[in-house]
Amino acid sequence: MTNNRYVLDFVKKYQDLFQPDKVVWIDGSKKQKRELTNEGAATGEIIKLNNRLLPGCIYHRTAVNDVARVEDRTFICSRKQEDAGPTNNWMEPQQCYKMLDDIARGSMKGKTMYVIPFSMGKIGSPFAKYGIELTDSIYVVLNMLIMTRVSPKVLDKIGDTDNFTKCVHSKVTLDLENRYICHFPEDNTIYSINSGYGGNVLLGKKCLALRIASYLGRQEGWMAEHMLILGIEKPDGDTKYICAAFPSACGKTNLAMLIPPAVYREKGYKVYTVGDDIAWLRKGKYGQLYAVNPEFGFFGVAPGTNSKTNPNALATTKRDTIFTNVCLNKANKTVWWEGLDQPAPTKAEDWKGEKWKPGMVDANGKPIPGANPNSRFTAPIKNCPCLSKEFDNPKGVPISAIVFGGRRAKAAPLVYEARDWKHGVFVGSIMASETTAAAAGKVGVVRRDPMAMLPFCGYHMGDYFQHWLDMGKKIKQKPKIFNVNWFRTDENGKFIWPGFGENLRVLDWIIRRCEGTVDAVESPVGYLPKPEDINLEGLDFSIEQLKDLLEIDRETWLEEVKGIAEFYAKFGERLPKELTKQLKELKKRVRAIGKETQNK
Ligand code: OXD
Ligand code: MN
Repeated sequence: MTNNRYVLDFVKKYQDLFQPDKVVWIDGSKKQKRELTNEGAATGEIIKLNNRLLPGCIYHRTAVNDVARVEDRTFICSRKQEDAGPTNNWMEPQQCYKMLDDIARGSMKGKTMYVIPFSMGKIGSPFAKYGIELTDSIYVVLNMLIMTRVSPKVLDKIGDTDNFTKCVHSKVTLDLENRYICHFPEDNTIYSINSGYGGNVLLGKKCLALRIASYLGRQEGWMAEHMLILGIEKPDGDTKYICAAFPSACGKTNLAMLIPPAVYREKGYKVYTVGDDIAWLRKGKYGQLYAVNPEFGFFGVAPGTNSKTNPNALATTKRDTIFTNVCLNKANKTVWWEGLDQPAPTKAEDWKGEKWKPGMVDANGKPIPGANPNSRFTAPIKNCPCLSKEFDNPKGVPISAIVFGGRRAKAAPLVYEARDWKHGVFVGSIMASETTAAAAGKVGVVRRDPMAMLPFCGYHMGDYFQHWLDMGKKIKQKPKIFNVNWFRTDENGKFIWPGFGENLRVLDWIIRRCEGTVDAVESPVGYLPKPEDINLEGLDFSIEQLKDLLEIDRETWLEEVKGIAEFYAKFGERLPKELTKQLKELKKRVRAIGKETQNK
């Protein structure tokens, strides 16, 4: 497919090392996809689902010990350890390559090695980055065909250069003790072994589009962020685009596919999805910030997705979708998961492949789930009923607002606006989320997750904060920066704000702030809405409740300031002075709460 010697040398090197029986180049054609699906079905790697009810859909199980990203086995192998920073695992690159080569040597004997040329971003767009993934997994090939743009045109674009990310994956034996997801940012290389789970092996996603891309973005003057992108069309026909970063389990996919409340729909508001997980941001021609979603599909969590929480996501999964580790309905070859608003199947196999019935409990009386809590759907983005028509625009969409958020029971108000870009970088850097009762361990433990990038930043996070500050100097028409919290609880631990589609009421305020058509009030943390400026029309929610959601509590925030200072201490000299200054100012303002009447 190519004469590029860098590409051919790369393929040959790993062909010699892994010793597959065959090498197959993936061309993105329907015919090849069909043949691979048939082959995967014949070997049992995948199961074809009911073609009438779920046309083109397939089912796959990963190994029982291989169902999630493995952060403790994920490494950033920069030449100098300090360049990976205190929040990443590090290994010396040459030592790491040797270790991986030794583990994976000969691992593809008797197998086929697939070569996948893929693009993150529209092929030919100024945002696009090209990669070539080598893998021994048909499941990986079929996922990459959905999540990325796979085409021989990628090879044309690479031309005779070495400007592509080398992505190496081998399942080896799926041995947990020898599972490694390693990134070599200075070599533009990713090397993943002993896993078959999406986040560890679909190397275009977290590995390339976040870890490697964040590193490239810093070198080249752009940003790779863990953000959804959505467009809000107002009744006057104007569409405003927002990027939002939330840690895992805070409802990014739900917000990206939000359905406006009835009162908004009646007025003509519409919400369009551009992306649900990753945004690449660049300065546009006129000094605005533009964003693209570099992906071509959704790799979403299935449990909890239903016709109320996210009807658009559900509709997206009705054809040409791969379901991984969900419950298999044996009676009609369809799928089910906890939280789906359809009765659980009575003749089923759980995600481990064992016979399963609703109501089954383990030896300790704990319910046995049919679907793994991290079970996934891989669905083509084009299936999404609310996909933005600008999704494929090679220039991206202009961003009016950047929104950060987390799951906080008390500290953060429903919404606040940063004073300016620098303060906004501070607001992003102090992002945190509290663990929920659903996860093992203590409830309410605060995990700091700056810009939701803690597991995804491919270099020192202190330098990453500086890059954000530097970008602010370059962008003339800076988006405004906000923080939201849908998760404040009352004295009984119940969520106060209804969330889901109603979150549009908060986004509406954000947009009006961007347009300069609504006021705000000063507070120690940033600008707050006047309670009467959040539109509660058609919602059973009182202005008093809203006031509670906007309260800034002195003691809680003094604790917060302490927590931030401890977190910042990790970064040492590489923490930008600007952020230390911002923290000092926050502390001063929080201390003054109750002493000055204007600080409400
Ligand atoms: C994801 C994640 O899978 O953030 O998107 O873990
Ligand atoms: Mn994510």
